[in-house]
Amino acid sequence: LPNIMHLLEPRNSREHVEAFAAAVRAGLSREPKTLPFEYFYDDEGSRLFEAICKLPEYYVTRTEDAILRRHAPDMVKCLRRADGPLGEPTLVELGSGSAVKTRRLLAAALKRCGRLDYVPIDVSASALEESAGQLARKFPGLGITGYVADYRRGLERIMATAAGPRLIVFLGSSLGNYTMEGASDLLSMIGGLMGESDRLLLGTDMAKDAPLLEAAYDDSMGVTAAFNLNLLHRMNRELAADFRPDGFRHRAVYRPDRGRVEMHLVSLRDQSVQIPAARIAVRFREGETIHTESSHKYTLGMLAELRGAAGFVEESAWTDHRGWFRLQLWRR
Ligand code: AVJ
Repeated sequence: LPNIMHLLEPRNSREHVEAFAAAVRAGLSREPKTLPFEYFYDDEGSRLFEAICKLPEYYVTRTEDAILRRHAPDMVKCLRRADGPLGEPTLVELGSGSAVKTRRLLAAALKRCGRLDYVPIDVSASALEESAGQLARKFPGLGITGYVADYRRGLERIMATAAGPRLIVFLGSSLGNYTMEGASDLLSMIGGLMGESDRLLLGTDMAKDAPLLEAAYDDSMGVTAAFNLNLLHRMNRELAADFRPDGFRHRAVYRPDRGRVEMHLVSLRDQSVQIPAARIAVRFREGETIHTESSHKYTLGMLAELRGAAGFVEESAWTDHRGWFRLQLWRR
């Protein structure tokens, strides 16, 4: 049975509500207004994100999965069958979500090593519990320890215990949510915890034509809009805010100059909102936006810059035939 470790305060604890309230107070008191993307992923948000991954416009998941399907055996070659007291080979996953694509890697690694420890880290307890349960049933020979944690706390704990060699996987272009500076800090943190035999497998979505990108982040069924607007519902639920979600509209825009797609919530009128748990009232002008997410779309130059800044060396890389998505294997 999967073992689940909780390193985060429970969602309804005072600490958790206060951290969310502080982030909201900081983001909405600023000009331009922002909210941290981490707060998309409550249970409802994680569910909506899984629905996004299946949308016809959202090519990201499908494209990455096709690369994994084809090259997974090559990607796990750094893992070896345990032949001593050193412990099992370990696959660590950052932001696993439902872990559907990870199955390609797990199947290939199990075939190669016989036994494997799988250690997913995710902030959503529900997503983690559900996917860990499914994987345990599907893959005998897989030991699973899930961490409900942020990346840093989860990784620090795991890297101090698991013996290695360890393959850390960070899929889906989740890195894209970070600014270039934030991404380089996160990669440096990961690299700092890696030993010589460890590897990082990083998935990144690449720059492409604006219409393709804007459709992927503003789908015709309105699932991405619901995902974005869920932030308002979440503030209403958890912070007793009185946002009227019909007073805001979803907007996605590709900014090639900034190397990213931005998602915003646009206020449809002049309005003010009370957020009691954050002890603020916020005024919005008509047309004013909350910047809720950036998804960076990388060029090879941007990737080389990140790799250099974080002190990694590239061992291999794989892409699809259109060059839309790239998976790269890095070592220290
Ligand atoms: C989970 C960060 C990879 O940016 O494409 C999908 C999140 N936001 N649609 C992305 C997301 C809107 C997704 N990542």
